Amino acid sequence: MTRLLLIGPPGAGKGTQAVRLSEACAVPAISTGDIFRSNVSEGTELGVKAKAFMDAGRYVPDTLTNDLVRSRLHEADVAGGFLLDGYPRTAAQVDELDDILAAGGHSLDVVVLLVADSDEIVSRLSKRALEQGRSDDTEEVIRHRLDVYEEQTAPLIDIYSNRGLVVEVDGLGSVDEVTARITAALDERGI
Ligand code: B4P
Repeated sequence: MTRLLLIGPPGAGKGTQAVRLSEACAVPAISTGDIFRSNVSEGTELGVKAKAFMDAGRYVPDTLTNDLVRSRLHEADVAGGFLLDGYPRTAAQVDELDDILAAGGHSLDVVVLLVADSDEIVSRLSKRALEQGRSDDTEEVIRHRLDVYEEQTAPLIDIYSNRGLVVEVDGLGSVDEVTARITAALDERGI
């Protein structure tokens, strides 16, 4: 039973590694970014609200994001653990997750911090823009997303470090190399 978070700047490879780790740890991966994007493409009320924030490189408001995660974490398939990709991203989201877990008598096992420098991030996301045409992958929006990450999400690393939960992993190199680093780090912690 593993409860794991993947945290890191946009384009560090959270979504890419989440798919692999979810399989390796046999827990469902929950990506708030993916859930927002599928709501946008289905044109749901949540999708319409989220799109404006995402296109501007801003975070979707905490109330919408927290409601979404709260209901997802009450579904049956996460009873044996989960991997959260891209949540929490703000201090208010950390508080929400703490409340949800405490109510179920649970706690987190590990927070994997994926790191990559901003030049690599801009290069990866610009490439993704050409391949997938994501509306939040223009250089201007990417730079803004990096600023938002530094301002709102980077401070969470201290919160989780103080709880002894953070494992920092270099996100540079091939996808396989990064996966191998993460699995080795989890092995070391007996996860
Ligand atoms: P996310 O969907 O979480 O996406 P991301 O930060 O862009 O990227 P990620 O780190 O997952 O990178 P990926 O593996 O795709 O967020 C998108 C938006 O949703 C946010 O800006 C926000 O508006 C909203 N949102 C989501 N969660 C929220 C929350 N909790 N609160 C409020 N708002 C929220 O990799 C990026 C690219 O690099 C890919 O093209 C990939 O193929 C490539 N890549 C990956 N690993 C590589 C490697 N090792 N080498 C080379 N390329 C690599």
